[in-house]
Amino acid sequence: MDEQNFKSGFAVLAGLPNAGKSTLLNRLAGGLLSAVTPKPQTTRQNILAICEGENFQIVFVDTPGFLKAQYKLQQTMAACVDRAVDEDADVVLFLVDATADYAANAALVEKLKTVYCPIFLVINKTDLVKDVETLEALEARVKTDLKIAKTFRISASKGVGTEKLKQAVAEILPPSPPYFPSGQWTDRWERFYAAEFIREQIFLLYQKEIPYSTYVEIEKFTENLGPKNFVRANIHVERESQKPILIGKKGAAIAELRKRAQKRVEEFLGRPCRVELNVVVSPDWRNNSQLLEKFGYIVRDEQP
Ligand SMILES: Nc1nc2c(ncn2[C@@H]2O[C@H](COP(=O)(O)OP(=O)(O)OP(=O)(O)O)[C@@H](O)[C@H]2O)c(=O)[nH]1
Ligand SMILES: [Mg+2]
Repeated sequence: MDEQNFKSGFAVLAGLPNAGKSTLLNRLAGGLLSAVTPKPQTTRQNILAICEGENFQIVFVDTPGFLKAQYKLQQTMAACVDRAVDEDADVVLFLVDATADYAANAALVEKLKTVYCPIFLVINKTDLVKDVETLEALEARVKTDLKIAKTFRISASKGVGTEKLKQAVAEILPPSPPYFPSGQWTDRWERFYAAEFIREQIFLLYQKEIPYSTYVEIEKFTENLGPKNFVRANIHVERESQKPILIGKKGAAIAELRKRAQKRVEEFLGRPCRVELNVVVSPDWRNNSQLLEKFGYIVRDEQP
């Protein structure tokens, strides 16, 4: 390692729910680190992906989609974005979905006006936009709102333009020794990811308010005991009436969920793993500070 010329720092992905932040994080990190679903508000906490090059280490930070909080869980999600953008970022990657209404970014733009680090505009989902004029107009519009250091047109899901973006991020980082030991790819334990990917499968399988009402708690995570690993997870729901929906007729829905979750967890761990699921009612947990803290969300109660 050439210590004199080494660059390292935090690149924070910020954008509206569904902009493609987690897809981009996975693409840049070259692995499946963050849950991706077609539903908004999939990501609930900041997730790091550490990306190494010969002379750089980039810490990409995936954040929850920026939104106006309506309940305490969403307050903790909004606070994650604030923390990442205000305290951590050496560069912010402002992700804008080329197919969505840009005006919906107004509150996030106000937030980004207050950051001191450079902002890269990353226009995503360009695979869905055929005419260049639309992209040019979008870029011009964003530039009337914010000082943009560089603009990239990408498709996170197809991997178009993402390598160029990574190189540009590496170049703009400050000279610094690496933040994490070489070879480390995230700051979380495997059990966190097991919970995330079970929750991802809930988002993919269930509709309406069910995905948003669930929290996945890993009750037991054992490795190397016998031929298979073992994960037992409690799925917390908010109301008694949600329990039968999650379980389904004669347990069909939860059996399907278990099957898919196990496949996903095994895919992530790269080894066989038995997954067991249990449904628990934790009344109104999304608005309960104590439960949110117990579940690992960082709660900052409003001052009276
Ligand atoms: N066509 C297309 N779809 C994309 C692209 N990037 C992401 N998507 C899709 O957009 C949806 C949302 O992607 P996510 O990565 O979960 O979005 P997010 O910004 O992390 O969303 P939240 O976690 O809710 O804030 C998924 O269905 C992705 O497959 C892209 O470049 N092109
Ligand atoms: Mg996400």
